[in-house]
Amino acid sequence: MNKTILITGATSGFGKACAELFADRGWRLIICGRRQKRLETLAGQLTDSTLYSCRLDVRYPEQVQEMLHGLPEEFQDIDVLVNNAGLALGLEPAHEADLTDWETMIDTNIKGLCYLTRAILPGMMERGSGHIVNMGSVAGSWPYPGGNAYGATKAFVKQFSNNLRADLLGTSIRITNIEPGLADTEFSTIRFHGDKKKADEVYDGTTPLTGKDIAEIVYWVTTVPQHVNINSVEVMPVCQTWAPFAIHRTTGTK
Ligand code: NDP
Ligand code: 8X3
Repeated sequence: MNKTILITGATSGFGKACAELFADRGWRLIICGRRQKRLETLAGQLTDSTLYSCRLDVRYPEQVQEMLHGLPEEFQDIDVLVNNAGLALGLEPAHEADLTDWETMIDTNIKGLCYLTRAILPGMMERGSGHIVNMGSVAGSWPYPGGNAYGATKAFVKQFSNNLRADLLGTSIRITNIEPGLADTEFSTIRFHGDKKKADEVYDGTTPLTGKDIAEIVYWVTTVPQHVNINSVEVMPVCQTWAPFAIHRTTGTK
């Protein structure tokens, strides 16, 4: 029997790579995103798979309900939910950051992920099985200048994932938080509000993670034996590690 996977943010980056990989491995797909044209292009590319695409802005709980109620019967039993839709906006220090950017990140990365989880989890409970894969980030554990609200949204995703596991003790439902580091997708172009040159500089001289790298990890965590729960996967490209603590020194004191 083919399993069904719902991927949010399937129009680009990790989500698109997941759609391609799971389609290739014979899964039934539900792909979501706001950009209708992109969804159509991806659906056109994956014609060999059983696929349902749905325009969805995860910030609106009523759209999430509409999407669920509109699912054709064969797509209704969702085995895997990949809560991938998300974004960073801006890299300014907190006192200069745009408050609407903070709101958009909170609405998408936190509230959107909650809406999807709360909508789909009851069906998994009824069927007694399922797996929710959340897209966290290294930014949820490791602070960096300008990471302020973005990193905090991913810290929420990390702790929410752990708390879901606590709630689901005694069920067969699995929860995983994927925590990628530097990855070359449209992420930085979005972060810098469309400034492609600035975005390209982020990856200059590096070999970053790719969407496919992350899709392979999502596939792995969802296909380990049913009694195994991969709680979290923190993954960086080899070219990335941590910095030492930053220390501000005043000069000429001694
Ligand atoms: P991309 O910008 O390439 O993809 C982001 C996806 O999220 C798009 O498909 C976009 O679709 C979707 N999205 C954004 N806002 C909404 C919304 N309101 N409703 C529905 N879909 C939305 O970036 P990535 O693939 O890199 O990002 C995917 C996830 O991975 C994000 O959660 C990000 O925070 C996380 N991440 C990224 C890292 C990186 O360095 N690239 C590292 C660690 C984590 P559309 O615009 O069509 O709605
Ligand atoms: C994306 C990784 O380091 O740009 O979540 O925040 S980082």
